[in-house]
Amino acid sequence: MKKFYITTPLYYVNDQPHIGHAYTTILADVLARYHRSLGEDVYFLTGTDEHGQKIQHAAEKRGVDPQQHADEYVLHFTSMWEKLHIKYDGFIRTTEKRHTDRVKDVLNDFYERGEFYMAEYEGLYSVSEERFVTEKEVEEGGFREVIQLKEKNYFFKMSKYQDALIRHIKENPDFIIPSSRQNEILGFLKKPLGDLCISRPKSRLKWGIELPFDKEYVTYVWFDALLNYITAIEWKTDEACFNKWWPVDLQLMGKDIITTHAVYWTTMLMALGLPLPKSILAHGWWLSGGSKMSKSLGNVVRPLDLIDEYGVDPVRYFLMRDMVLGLDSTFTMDAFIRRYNSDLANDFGNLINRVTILIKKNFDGKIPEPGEFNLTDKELIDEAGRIPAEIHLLIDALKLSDAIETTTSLFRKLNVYLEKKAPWKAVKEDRSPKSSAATTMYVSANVLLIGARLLSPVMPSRIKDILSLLGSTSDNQAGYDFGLLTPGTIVGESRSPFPRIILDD
Ligand code: ME8
Repeated sequence: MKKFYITTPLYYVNDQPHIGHAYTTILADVLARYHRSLGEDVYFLTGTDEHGQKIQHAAEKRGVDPQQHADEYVLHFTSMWEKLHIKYDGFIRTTEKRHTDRVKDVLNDFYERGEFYMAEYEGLYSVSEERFVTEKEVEEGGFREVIQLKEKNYFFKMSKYQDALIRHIKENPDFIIPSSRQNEILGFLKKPLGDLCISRPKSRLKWGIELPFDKEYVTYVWFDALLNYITAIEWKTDEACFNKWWPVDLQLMGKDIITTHAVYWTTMLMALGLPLPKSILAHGWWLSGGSKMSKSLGNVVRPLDLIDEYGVDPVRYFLMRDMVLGLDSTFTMDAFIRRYNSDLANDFGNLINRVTILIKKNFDGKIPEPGEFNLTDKELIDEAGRIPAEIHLLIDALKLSDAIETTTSLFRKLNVYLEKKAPWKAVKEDRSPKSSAATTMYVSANVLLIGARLLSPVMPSRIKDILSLLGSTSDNQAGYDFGLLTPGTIVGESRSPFPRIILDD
């Protein structure tokens, strides 16, 4: 059986999740559901990043101990994922023993094998990014709270892997997606790569994994957190499990943390002698009011407000449909409502109502027996037959927005077909089996079923209701063949799955 291991970043528990975090996690969930629907063995991992300065500060601000803070804040994430219908297979917290023990093993191993050295470093340090930055980076902007710092620390000999990393990126075009990010990383690697400072003196930061070989220091939060992708799948503790899942198939993240993954993480794996991830995908940012939606900027949209008002699935749909792979996207309520009304209420929702009501009223609520297909019927049937393969290719290429648009275009074609065949008129003449109206309703219900199934990973809960409304039972759950709804299948009564949102000016 083919396996598919997919990860999200581990989110900092310094604040509650917003639409940006929800986006990456929903994307992973949609892809995981999609791969499961193909019969693959899927492991979907997410979790929380609980050490480091950000968490220490957040805990200090609340006047609680960092562990207590993390224990409370992790619940905001797990409950949010539950509300968003995220079906993960693994959740890892970096304060768990199964993680910290393995991080200490790596630290000891690197120390003994001479991958680390100690040196005094003086330079500019970004408090918000928790790393030393160059003058050029500061000039280019984007860093807050930059201070001059002189400190003795441990360094990982990252620079010695520079050539191997460049070679790997060039030889594996799917390693960093999209290609714009690959070019960005190759550009970054044109300059000599420095070594990575992996420790923080306890005098400055207490909240982290203590270095097993020097009690005066804790581990740099990124060196700790990145290792979750292997500690969660039992690296060193269950060989069969680890070998089953590693190397990871797809690591998702926003473009803000592509360097830490493509450079730090990758060189750490090289030093560990482990195979590299097959693909790492960096998506764009959700913007709000013209800038990146971010906890520290305070311009965030909270998913809960939207879920409470419009339901989970429309939120999932909007986020997946409106962000084009690799590009930024602006979140506005106006865009959300426009998208909802046009795609879900008009195209999809009306279609469901039309088809089920016509069948209910004219064919005793059962899929009628079709007669001969004419050219118009055949055109639509052919189109519906082609679309699943087209969508599979788009999803494999991670073009989720295009895949969704292709499904919506099938619904639009079905609406055009209905207008052309006007079954509401035809039934007045003849509503017997094999009549023109019967054929139209048979074709429509079956095409609708194919489109709905294709949207199931995106809107699992409402699609489940819609499938049962169409009389789709467990025996015909799988597959996208035309004609799975056989004559006689009982169709339910639609209760407008996507009522139109009326805006009061
Ligand atoms: O960086 N638009 O955690 P984090 C889109 N702990 N995605 C966004 C977003 C936005 N405006 N804001 C956040 C960390 N994200 C580290 C990761 S991994 C071992 C450690 C998403 O809580 C996006 O996936 O700051 C981004 O990369 C991630 O949240 C950053 O989450």
